[in-house]
Amino acid sequence: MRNVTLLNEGWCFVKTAGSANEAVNAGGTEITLPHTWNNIDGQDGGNDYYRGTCWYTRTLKQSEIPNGENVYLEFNGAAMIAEVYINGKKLVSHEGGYSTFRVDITNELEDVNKIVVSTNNGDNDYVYPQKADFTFYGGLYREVNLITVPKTHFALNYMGSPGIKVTPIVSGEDADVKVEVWVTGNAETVDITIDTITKTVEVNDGYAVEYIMIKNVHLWNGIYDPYLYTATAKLPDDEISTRFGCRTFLMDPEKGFILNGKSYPLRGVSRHQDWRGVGNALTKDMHDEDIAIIKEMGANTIRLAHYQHAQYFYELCDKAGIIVWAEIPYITMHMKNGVANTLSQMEELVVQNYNHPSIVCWGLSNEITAVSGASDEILENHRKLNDLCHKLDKTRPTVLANVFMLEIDSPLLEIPDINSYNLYFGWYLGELEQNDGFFDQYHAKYPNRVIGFSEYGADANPRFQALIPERGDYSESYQAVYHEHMLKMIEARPYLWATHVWNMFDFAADGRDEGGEHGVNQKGLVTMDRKLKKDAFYLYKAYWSKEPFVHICGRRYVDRVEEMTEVKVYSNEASITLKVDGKVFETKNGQNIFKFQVPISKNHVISAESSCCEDTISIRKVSEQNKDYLFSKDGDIINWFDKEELNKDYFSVTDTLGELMQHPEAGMIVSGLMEKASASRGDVAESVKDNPNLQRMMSRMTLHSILKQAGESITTEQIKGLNKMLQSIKKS
Ligand code: GCB
Repeated sequence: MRNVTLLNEGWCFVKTAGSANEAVNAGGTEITLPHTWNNIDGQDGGNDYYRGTCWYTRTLKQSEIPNGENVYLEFNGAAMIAEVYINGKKLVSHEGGYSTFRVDITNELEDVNKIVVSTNNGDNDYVYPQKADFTFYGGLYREVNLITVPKTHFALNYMGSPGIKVTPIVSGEDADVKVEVWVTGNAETVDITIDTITKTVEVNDGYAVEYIMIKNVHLWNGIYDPYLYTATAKLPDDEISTRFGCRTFLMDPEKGFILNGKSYPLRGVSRHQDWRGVGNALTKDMHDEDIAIIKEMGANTIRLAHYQHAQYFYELCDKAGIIVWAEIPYITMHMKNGVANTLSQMEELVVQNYNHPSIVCWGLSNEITAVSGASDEILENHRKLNDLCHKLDKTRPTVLANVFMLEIDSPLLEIPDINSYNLYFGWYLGELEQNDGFFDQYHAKYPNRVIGFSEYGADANPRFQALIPERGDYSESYQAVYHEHMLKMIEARPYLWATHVWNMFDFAADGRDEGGEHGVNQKGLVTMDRKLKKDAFYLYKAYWSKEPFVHICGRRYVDRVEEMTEVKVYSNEASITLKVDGKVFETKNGQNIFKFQVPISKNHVISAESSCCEDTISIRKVSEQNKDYLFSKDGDIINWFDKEELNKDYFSVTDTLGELMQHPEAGMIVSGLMEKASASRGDVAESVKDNPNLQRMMSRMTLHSILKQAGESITTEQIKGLNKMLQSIKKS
């Protein structure tokens, strides 16, 4: 019989060695898998984490190996390129840090064996990802299994596949379930079972297929009823099984996502897999906690970005009824030597995850035109990926996550079955309403194309709090206001087949250094240690979850200078009563967002109550602004011009770029500064320069908001100086 033993204990980690032999002789540090060497240096900023080759060694005694004629090692995540040696002989090289692969070690075994694995997360030009906004952790960061099987067994040698493929086709009340299995060795028949039905099926050339009809099928119905069946295949001495679910779905250009014949708007989040201090080497408990937090918020879909996630997590999604977008790390920058790697990572993703009912689409790439535009090479690579997905899976569409500056009439959008866009208007650039306008325009021009919203978000450091929240201030307050707008805009556009907040959790991007933190993308609704839920988390919970709750925003905004302060409450209850210092202040009826204007003069205890729940915060009136709440280094008030008298007959930084550029003198001043601003924005800015779409968008933005994106390369003092110059030019 098959035996699967966890091989996480007893490894040694060697950071530097020139060869497998050297690694063995080096001894190293004893560790238990999962393990990464970048859990600290990959999260502290500076873009200087160790990227190179490290080694793992382990002794495997014959006595540890359960009986069996064939012996495999199974690696569930070895980043990014792995080489496996047994007793000094190299057996396998695997390229791709996120998928499962197996090594047949049967013929190499001695009484005492030395396993050596090198993992390399260094720079190269052919294995994805190489350029992206997250840390590329190195290591044996998912579990390793030792699998023993009899001579005739279900195949373990094809692309990490489980050896069983289940395709349920629902029609009417029933489901016709196609079960395929692959066998290594000599078998005449295999028994295939679903529920109480067992069929004995002939094996031809190592392959068997059978259809089993489930009458009155119990559907897998998303978060309402994620019912799972089990399919089992048996040989005389081997057995495998897989969970699967029966459902129908489609993406409609007008009605959005339809599950089992009913409208089922997909509203949810993206997830990166890393945790603070742990990197990507997660335990099952951590995966459990992630799904619990996502469920608490009421999301019904997750984009598992930007690579293949742990099998265990896809299983959690199956069980929770959460719809998944799965993808490979073909991201940001196309590499001409990377075509084969996109195809192999895609083939692994599809064959390893085919049976998960939660997965509804295969993501071909993410923002792949960001650096070079939609080149012919990119189109060609996408056609290959698209064809491969269709060949491997006839049941799921392919999808792209497009960068905002890709023109909507680009031929790239015609390759996948459906599309989505990543838009950051209201964060990196532009105004919130430009998100609305973008989709309105798209939908008007292409009413027969399916479109979704694959990323949107705003960074928030919970230390930063704002009286007047503003784009770019990194405050928890602005993130909440941003998402309030986005939720309304999404609700008004039911045709969006899926929407995914970027991101559920803060995640490490060692190249980032901003918003008061090093090495972190702070667009999460929850911090990287999973300990702090930002206000915006509760906003989504108010809209999406049925579990009654009350949350007062601004609990970290304790010191308040204003005499009349706004107390904002997020809740899914219909009526909220606010109490100030124990006395009823006001009751409001409404939906999701409740705002109270409260006069303050000293320390106050504020509580909000609904029919079932209560939340309390403490605030205090102060005379001077608490500078710790401000992102801006010099403690400058970000919207300084609000306080200045601006002569409206003359130009100022509050005019739009379009208005300024039309005036010869003002235009000259501005274009000089703009060059400086764009120089600091790197590759993306380069490729945007000649993009008419972007130029149109920028001409509608105020100069001040454009300049703020230049970050620290332009100081408040310089902006003030520029404003002074503009104030001397009369509008004609
Ligand atoms: C994007 C990328 C994602 C980044 C995100 C951001 O468009 O797809 O990987 O992390 O923007 O926060 O800038």
